[in-house]
Amino acid sequence: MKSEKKPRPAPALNHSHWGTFEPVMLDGRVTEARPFARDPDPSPLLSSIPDALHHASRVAQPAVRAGFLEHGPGSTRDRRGSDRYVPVTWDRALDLIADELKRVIRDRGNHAIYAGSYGWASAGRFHHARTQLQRFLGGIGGFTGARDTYSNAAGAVLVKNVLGSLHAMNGPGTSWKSIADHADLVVMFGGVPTRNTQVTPGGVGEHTTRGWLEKVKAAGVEFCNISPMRDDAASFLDAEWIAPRPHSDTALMLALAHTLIVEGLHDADFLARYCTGFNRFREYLLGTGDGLPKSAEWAAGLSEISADKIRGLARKMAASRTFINVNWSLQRGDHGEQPVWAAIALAAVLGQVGLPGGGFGFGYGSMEGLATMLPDMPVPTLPPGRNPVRSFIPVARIADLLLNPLQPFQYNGQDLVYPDIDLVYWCGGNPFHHHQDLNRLIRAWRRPSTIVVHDPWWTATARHADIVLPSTTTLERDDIGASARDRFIIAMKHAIAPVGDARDDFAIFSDLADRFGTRESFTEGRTTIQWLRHIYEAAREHANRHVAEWPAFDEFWSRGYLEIPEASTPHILFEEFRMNLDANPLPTPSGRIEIFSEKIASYHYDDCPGHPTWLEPAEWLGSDAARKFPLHLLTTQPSTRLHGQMDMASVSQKSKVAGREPMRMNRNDAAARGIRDGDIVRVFNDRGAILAGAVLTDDIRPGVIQISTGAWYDPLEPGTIGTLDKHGNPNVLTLDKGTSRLAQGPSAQTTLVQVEKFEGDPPPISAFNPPLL
Ligand SMILES: Nc1nc2c(c(=O)[nH]1)N[C@H]1C(S)=C(S)[C@@H](COP(=O)(O)OP(=O)(O)OC[C@H]3O[C@@H](n4cnc5c(=O)[nH]c(N)nc54)[C@H](O)[C@@H]3O)O[C@H]1N2
Ligand SMILES: Nc1nc2c(c(=O)[nH]1)N[C@H]1C(S)=C(S)[C@@H](COP(=O)(O)OP(=O)(O)OC[C@H]3O[C@@H](n4cnc5c(=O)[nH]c(N)nc54)[C@H](O)[C@@H]3O)O[C@H]1N2
Ligand SMILES: [Mo]
Repeated sequence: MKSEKKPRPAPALNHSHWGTFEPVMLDGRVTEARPFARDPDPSPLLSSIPDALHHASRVAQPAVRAGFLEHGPGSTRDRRGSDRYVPVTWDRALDLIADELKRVIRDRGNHAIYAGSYGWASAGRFHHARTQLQRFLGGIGGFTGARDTYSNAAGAVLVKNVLGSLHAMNGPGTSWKSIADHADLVVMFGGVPTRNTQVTPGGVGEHTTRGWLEKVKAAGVEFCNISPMRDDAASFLDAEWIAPRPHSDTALMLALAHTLIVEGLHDADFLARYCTGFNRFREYLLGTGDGLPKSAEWAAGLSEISADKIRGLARKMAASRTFINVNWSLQRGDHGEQPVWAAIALAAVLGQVGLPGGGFGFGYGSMEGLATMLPDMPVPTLPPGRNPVRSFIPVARIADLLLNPLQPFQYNGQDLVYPDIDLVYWCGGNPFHHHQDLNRLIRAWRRPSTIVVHDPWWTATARHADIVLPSTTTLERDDIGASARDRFIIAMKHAIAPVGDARDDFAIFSDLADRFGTRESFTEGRTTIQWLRHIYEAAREHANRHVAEWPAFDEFWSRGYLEIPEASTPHILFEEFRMNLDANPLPTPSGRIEIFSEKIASYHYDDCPGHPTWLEPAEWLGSDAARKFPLHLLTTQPSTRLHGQMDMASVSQKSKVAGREPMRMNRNDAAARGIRDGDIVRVFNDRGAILAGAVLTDDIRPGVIQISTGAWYDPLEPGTIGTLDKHGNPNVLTLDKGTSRLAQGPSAQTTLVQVEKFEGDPPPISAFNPPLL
């Protein structure tokens, strides 16, 4: 008799910002993270998951800094970073935190708690660490929060003003399909590095960017990569490489627009109908007011790209259906609003905005899912709750906040004051990874009386906290995985019991809420699985039945995932606006694209005037500082991990050079310094010094070096301001300055350094050893 075919059990899936996977188990441990069968281009980062999960750097139990435990809150703050930790019970740790929260609320008020808690934490919509923290604190009177992101604050605030919404910055943008079908030329400022499209916040079920690039190439589209790094464009694109000085892009874009205008190649009808303020911008380009035409010759002096090349590119763009992409990296620099605004203005001058395959987009090489055939679908989310406290900071002003209590600052037209913070609570982020000028951050970090951190690992931030609580990872809990940039919804099932004494953030805050009598309002009476059902069903209610029929929760949970079909038509940014301006104005004051913004001009910010403007950055190869520090340091996203996450694991570890984070440098720059491939080097400026491992290449422009973010900060003398970082965290070197008074975004890419060969015995790496208990 023929044996009956048994239905294969649905795989128990899990999800990460870099991909869906199936954990493979052996003896109670995860030994492999097998890529999701539906993912056409899974990320190699999956193979780091088992290592990281079981690594010795996991926080095993609640721990309190010895000085804090012995002498109380506010004491021995300069021992943060060098102190021992004392393991304590969960009850003891939670009592200490509750007592401190109560003291600060009573004596100072809730605004004295900073819980902006920026960070990517993990995929999974329910155990979203920051939301859990903020729901809990909202329920006990609130906290000072944070606005915007490190990713694209300057661009986001700018486009909200001049395009009326975030849509153009965060997607969905004009889809790759529209570009493949209609474009002749893609001009990429910062390329489209597929290392970055490994990830998107909330997670990726399906990696599509490489596949789309192949399709666009196969359709005969030409690519131009305007970037200090050749390999920002995949080699199969055969892109023309134009390598300007970092931060000179605004000048280049202005000169492209200038060329189009003086040669009569601009689209006067589009500019008159769909834009406001073109004449003011035109006068600036022609130099009517300042006597300085923003010509190709002018930009050649700033960018070191020849005037002929700039003019040639302008003509080619005008003769083609041209799509302009600008990666987010360009706006993470001093005056980062400008390349974004200049690109919008340049695209408007070309007049192809709203047409298939034309116009502009942002971040196509910054993350997965910005230009895919994304269907209209809701995403299950944990409601954030209400924060009764109104004070906030632009997220990247954390060190300013702690160093300058009660001092005024400006943001997007508002005059604000930094509150006086006494307690910092971080859950799901790593400021000692993400913030600039870490020596300055260490100084700022000594100000509050108490710092509480939840993290699964002993990150540098955990090691600079007073109370550290071990959180679980996604493999130790059930959750729902989903992202606004992906069409898969994943039933995330725990694979192992919590490592050590780790607990879910939800469980931790539930028990803390007990100490305030708010458990009921915090949990709303639901257990984890009841919450998963609740947020899934809430999204399902909003699902468009014409797009997909969502099964009920139980069926979704047993099937393992839900796939929503691709959109049937490609998206074209501002298509409706272009087709019918009167019916579909932009939500800007003028209803149009604001090449000049009366609103921004009315703020009288000299660091962000009323139209796209060339403003010299605080540091770049054209500045005086370059005599002392002649190399522009770009701190790009790591191909080998997500930010600081999984730096201890296989993929990242294999990439290290002599145990240090790789530093890529042009061969000629290296030869001039007697540096060879594999040497340990010292990278330094007036803000600090780090060790790194030299990797020599021709793929990077002379005068520029690249160090990825994310090597765990590893100070030679822990807790000491200005000490050498042995491992290569580039944020020791970066500039901590708001992009402008408009957005106050981070200026991480605005950094000059010098590099020399490191002589002497290299100190051992100790970042991944748990601190002394
Ligand atoms: N120089 C320079 N600096 C930069 C950038 C740059 O380009 N140059 N880029 C910036 C950008 S764009 C960003 S987005 C930031 C990223 O900065 P972060 O998002 O702060 O970096 P991550 O390492 O992802 O930090 C997340 C932390 O959450 C922890 N975590 C994971 N899951 C959980 C959980 O369930 N609960 C809790 N409590 N914790 C959890 C992880 O272990 C990790 O330590 O960095 C910024 N910094
Ligand atoms: N594997 C991996 N992928 C990631 C992340 C990660 O940690 N790991 N992090 C994610 C996050 S949070 C974010 S916000 C995005 C960020 O995405 P991006 O901001 O786009 O990333 P970067 O790697 O900083 O920069 C992309 C490229 O821009 C170029 N570039 C830098 N400065 C300039 C400039 O002045 N002019 C020009 N023309 N080009 C320049 C650099 O050569 C660089 O390779 O990446 C995401 N993707
Ligand atoms: Mo980011």
